[in-house]
Amino acid sequence: MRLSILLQAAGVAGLLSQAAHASGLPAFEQLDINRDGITTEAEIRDWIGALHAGLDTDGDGRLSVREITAGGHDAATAEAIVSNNDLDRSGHLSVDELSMLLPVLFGMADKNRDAILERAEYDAALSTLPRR
Ligand SMILES: [Ca+2]
Ligand SMILES: [Ca+2]
Ligand SMILES: [Ca+2]
Repeated sequence: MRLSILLQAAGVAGLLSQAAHASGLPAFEQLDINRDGITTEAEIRDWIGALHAGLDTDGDGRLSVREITAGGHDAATAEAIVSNNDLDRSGHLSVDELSMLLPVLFGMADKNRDAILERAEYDAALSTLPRR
């Protein structure tokens, strides 16, 4: 069970990492929405919401494999991301499905368990993610 959670987390982390790289923006600044130099889980949740909205080109509130592919992922990766995270087997990812593993990912990155990601923690977490 724990292994499958980690595999799912890896899939979501890959999506987020690729999105961060594809955007060409420094990921930490992108996540630190209120520019206070730290990143909270709520900020990342907002960012995932924005990511989801940005990829949801037909505006139906869910991501299809095609929409994820159009966002710059190859088809196999997109299908894996959807199938690994599509809890209700709808064939699409809702924003809830996309963000459900955030607490797990955040907990993995927040090494000192203060519910805040500082730049060093974030950079350390990003460096463990797959890159293009
Ligand atoms: Ca912040
Ligand atoms: Ca859609
Ligand atoms: Ca921390």
